[in-house]
Amino acid sequence: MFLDEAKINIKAGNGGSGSASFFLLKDRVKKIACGGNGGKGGDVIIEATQNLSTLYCFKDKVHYKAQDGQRGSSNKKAGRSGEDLYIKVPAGTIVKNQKGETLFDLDDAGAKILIARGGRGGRGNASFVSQRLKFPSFAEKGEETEEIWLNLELRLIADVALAGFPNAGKSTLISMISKAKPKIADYPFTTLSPNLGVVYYENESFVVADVPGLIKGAHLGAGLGDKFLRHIMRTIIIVLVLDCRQLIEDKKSLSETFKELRDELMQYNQSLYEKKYIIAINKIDLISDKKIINKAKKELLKLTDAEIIPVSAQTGENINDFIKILSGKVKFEKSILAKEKELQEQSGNIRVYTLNEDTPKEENIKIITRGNEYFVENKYLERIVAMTDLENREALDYLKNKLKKMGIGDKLKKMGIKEGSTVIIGKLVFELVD
Ligand SMILES: Nc1nc2c(ncn2[C@@H]2O[C@H](COP(=O)(O)OP(=O)(O)OP(=O)(O)O)[C@@H](O)[C@H]2O)c(=O)[nH]1
Ligand SMILES: [Mg+2]
Repeated sequence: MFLDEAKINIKAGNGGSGSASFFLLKDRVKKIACGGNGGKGGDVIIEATQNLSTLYCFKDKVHYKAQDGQRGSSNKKAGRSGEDLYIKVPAGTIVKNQKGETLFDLDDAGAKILIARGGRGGRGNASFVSQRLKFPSFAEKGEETEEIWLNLELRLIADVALAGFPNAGKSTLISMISKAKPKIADYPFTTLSPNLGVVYYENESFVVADVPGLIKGAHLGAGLGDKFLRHIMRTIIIVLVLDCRQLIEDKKSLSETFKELRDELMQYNQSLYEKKYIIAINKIDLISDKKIINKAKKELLKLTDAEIIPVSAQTGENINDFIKILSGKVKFEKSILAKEKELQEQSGNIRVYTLNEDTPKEENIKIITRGNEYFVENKYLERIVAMTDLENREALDYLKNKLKKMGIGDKLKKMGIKEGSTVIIGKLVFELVD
C-alpha cells in the first residue's frame, strides 16, 4: 500500500513539576526546603530511514506524544526526564506546517530533526532558597507543551524517473531493467502509484521510478499525473518514454507527443522542465521498417539535443545500450551534485529544527496596548508565568519581584499606564494598583 501524504499531530512531553517539601530537623521545629526539580519532558524527533518507502504507517495513527517528565520529590530528588519519541519516516519526506510551508526536507536517510522540544521541569522549592527567602513554600509547575499539526509529504528519492503518456510502456521498461514487478496492461492508468526499481550496471547502481502516466492537462490535475509529478522533482534525470506504435496506428508524430510532454512538465514546474532528460522511443519491435524510426528520431533531434535511444521494453532490444547511457549520465550528474552538497553540508547529518526555542531570551520585551489593556509579550516571561503556581501567595510575590527586576513596572509607567488598567502576561491577568 502506497501513501504519500499524511497529517500527524505531535506533542512533546510536559515538564514535571517541582516539589515543595521540607525536611524537618530533629527538634521538629527547624526545617529545610528540600523539594527537587521536575524532570524535562521528552522531545519529539523525526528521523528519516531507508527502511520505509511510504507514509502508509501514518494512515491509522495520527497522534504522537513523547513522555512527560516526572515530578520532583523530597530530599532534593529530581524527577525522571520523559523519554524522547522518535517518529520514523521514509527518506524523502518533507515536513510542512499547517499553512503548507516547508519546515524541513529529510532527503537523506539518517537525517533527524528535533521537531518539538520537551517542556522544562519546574524547579523545586529547594532552588528558591536565598538570604531573603529561607523557607519558600512554593515550587514551579512543569512547562506544558503544545500540540502541533504537521503535514508529511513524500517525494520519492530516485535518480531517474520514467515519464510519459499512459500505455507508453514505462512499467514494462522498469521491469526490464530492474527487479521491480509493476502491473503491466494494455490500458491507460495501469500504474496508480509510483514503483521503484534498482538498476545495476558494472559497479554502479541507481534507482528508477516508474510513475503513473501523464496526460495533457495533468498539471491542472487531470488524470493521475499531477499528484505524482512531485515524485519526479528530486530525480536527476528524466526519461521521456515515447510510444512509437502511434506512428503506424494514429499517424501522430513523436515530435508532437514530445512537445506535449515537455509542455506538461513546464506547466507543472519550471525546475522539472529544466532537468536533464533523455528520450526512449519504445516498442520498436512493432515496426519492422527501421527507416520510420530513424526518421522520427531525426525530427526529434530538430527539437532537442537530448540523447534519443530506440528500445523495446518487451524484447529487450537496445536495452543494454539504454542502461549504459543512463548509468553514465546518472554518474556524471551525481558527481556534480555531490560537490554541491559537500559545500552545503558542513553542519553534519543531524539538523535540529525546533518550533519552540530552548531558552527564550529575556531581551526584547514588547508591550502592546489595546485600550486600557497592556499586553506584555516576551517568550521568556510568558514561560515564567506559565510555570508559576499562581494560587500560591509566595510564588506570586516571587513573580512580582522578578517582574520588577526586569523593569516591567517602569516600562509600563513610561507608557503612561493608569491605575486600574489591566496587564496581561500569558495566562496572568492583573490590575495595576501601584
Ligand atoms: N510490443 C510491445 N509492447 C509493449 C512494449 N512495452 C510495453 N508494451 C505494452 O504496452 C502496454 C502498456 O505497457 P505498460 O508498461 O503498462 O505502460 P505504462 O506506460 O506503464 O502505462 P500506465 O501505467 O498506464 O501509464 C502493455 O500491454 C505492454 O505489454 C514494447 O516494447 N513492445
Ligand atoms: Mg505503468
